[in-house]
Amino acid sequence: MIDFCGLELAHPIVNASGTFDAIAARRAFGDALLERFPFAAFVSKTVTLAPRQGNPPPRLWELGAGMINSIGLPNKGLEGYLAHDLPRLAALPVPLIVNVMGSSADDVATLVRAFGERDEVAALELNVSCPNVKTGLLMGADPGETAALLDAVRPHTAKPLIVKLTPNCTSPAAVAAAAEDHGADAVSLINTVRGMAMDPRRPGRPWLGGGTGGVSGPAVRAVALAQVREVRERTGLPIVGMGGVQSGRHALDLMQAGADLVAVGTESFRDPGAGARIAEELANSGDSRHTKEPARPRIAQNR
Ligand code: RRO
Repeated sequence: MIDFCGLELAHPIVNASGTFDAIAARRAFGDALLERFPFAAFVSKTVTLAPRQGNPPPRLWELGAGMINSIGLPNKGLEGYLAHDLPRLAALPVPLIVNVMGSSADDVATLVRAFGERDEVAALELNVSCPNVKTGLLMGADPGETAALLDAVRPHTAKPLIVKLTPNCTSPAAVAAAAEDHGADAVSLINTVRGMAMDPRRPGRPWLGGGTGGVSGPAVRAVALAQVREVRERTGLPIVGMGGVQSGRHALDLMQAGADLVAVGTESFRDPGAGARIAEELANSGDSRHTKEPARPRIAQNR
């Protein structure tokens, strides 16, 4: 068993938020999904206070080494989630981490308070890093804004708060340090890297309905590795590392760069069982707890 912020996990592989629909997978695979659930904890798709339709289509563009998404966080909103999704996700055989996002610190505080009161919820992930909304929601690009958000939400729950960092800013490590100083329990990174694709039939026009989107998959693996290393050098917080992981070797690389857990995202689209396979490959590659770089104290001159 692994201890992550007080959660007991069977192995270090979880899903990246929004990349595995456990409710649809249960419908498709039945109880077999529960018997061999691919992840050690389940991270939900982002929930907002009010329901959202998401971005206009097309929402996906396939790349040679991954994809670009412009989903725009469609979801049922807090009330819809509590009524419809939470009971189903609570039936999963692993701890539930709910990912939340808001257009203001007050919205996020309301979400954190609501989920913080629910026994079904083990931890919260604060999504301050979605690349697919136009204004207001990207609080994670600036250390000061991240600090202010944590000041507003931290008093509302004792449950672990994981801050999901964006790679689309000057210094994710500075944002991680601010999150640590203002009460975060962990950070997760990377969210997707902003990118775009041109419409092959309409010269000069973007393909995605949202214009730009977020790049994920093998294309961003090297970015993730570098940023996890940088964040590890600046904070002592536990890290959930992710970005283009397709194998146990890739997971081990992220752990050796400083991640405590590793999330699998885009790979689950072509193999819904990828999480279990990667966990097994990781276990067979040697005891990662002994090969991972130890957390180092923060170095003052780096701040
Ligand atoms: O829904 C999305 O478009 C989305 C989100 Br919330 C996110 O955090 N990252 C991403 O690549 N897409």
